[in-house]
Amino acid sequence: MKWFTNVTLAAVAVLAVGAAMPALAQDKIKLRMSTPASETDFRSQGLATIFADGVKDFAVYEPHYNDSLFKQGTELVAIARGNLEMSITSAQELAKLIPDWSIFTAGYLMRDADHQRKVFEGEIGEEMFKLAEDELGVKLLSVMYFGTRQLNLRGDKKIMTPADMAGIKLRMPGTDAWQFLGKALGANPTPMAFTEVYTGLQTGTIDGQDNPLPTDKDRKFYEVTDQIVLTGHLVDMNFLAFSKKVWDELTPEQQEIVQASARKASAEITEKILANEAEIVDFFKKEGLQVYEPDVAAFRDHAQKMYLESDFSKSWPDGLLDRVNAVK
Ligand code: KDO
Repeated sequence: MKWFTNVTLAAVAVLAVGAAMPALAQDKIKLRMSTPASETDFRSQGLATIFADGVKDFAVYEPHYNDSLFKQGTELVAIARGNLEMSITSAQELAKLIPDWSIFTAGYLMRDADHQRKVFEGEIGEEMFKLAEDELGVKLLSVMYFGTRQLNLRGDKKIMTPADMAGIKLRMPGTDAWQFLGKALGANPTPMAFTEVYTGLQTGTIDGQDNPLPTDKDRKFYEVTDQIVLTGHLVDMNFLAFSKKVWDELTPEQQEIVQASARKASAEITEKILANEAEIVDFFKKEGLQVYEPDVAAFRDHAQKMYLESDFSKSWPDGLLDRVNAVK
């Protein structure tokens, strides 16, 4: 009888310890992040180390790559509806839901990563982030440089001006703002999900695509293209999007940690991408691609004119273009 009692007590003790461990893990907030990016992408890496580590005492960062949880472009709505906690979003995706944001989808607007950071870590960023919070219930925690977008094409037709792009079927991501950017480059834009671009290039469904060079390398687009035209048409950026609902459930200390970890990870990602871009051209040349500069001024003038004459510019908040240009 005594033996049974001891065993029972021991079993209860084991159960209690066993139950305490998962309970602790369960108590942590689960932060699912959905992105079309790969696991080896600089943004994915920076978040999985610096951000995940920063919040680990109270939250579990759970990334889902390659569109495996939500499809590209549906993440913000998923966060707004309470179905997702985080994503790496873009001005183009925000512009789809909040037209004021479309100014930041314009080609040749941002000068460089530093300009981008100063705009979004200053007054303008505060106003734009507030819009996303008020209208979508999405908190934008930080801005990160994603790289400068360049054209990456099949074939050997030399591209010097937008006129040379006539008839080129250029894959652009699937929102109006992205498609317009393709037109502003003189191309014939076509939408396609990021995860389908490699096959599209391989089979010739598309003649080219645009992305920052580190992304071209990460997704091995150089294996199925012949040239890179250094148009530098969009100093691209992303924002770490976070559910406002989850944010409101955090303590002030936790909010501070989430915010600081996002900024730290984004700053590190920006540095890594800048350093990579500075040395990456040789890699593509070694892979046999032609890499050259077109008449960038011709591309810039063509694009800026199209943007200013477009319906997009009608939704840009008054005076914002001048304010963005004035940020030094
Ligand atoms: C793309 O689809 O080309 C793009 O580069 C657009 C970006 O805004 C961003 O969404 C990115 O894809 C994904 O994060 C995949 O890297």
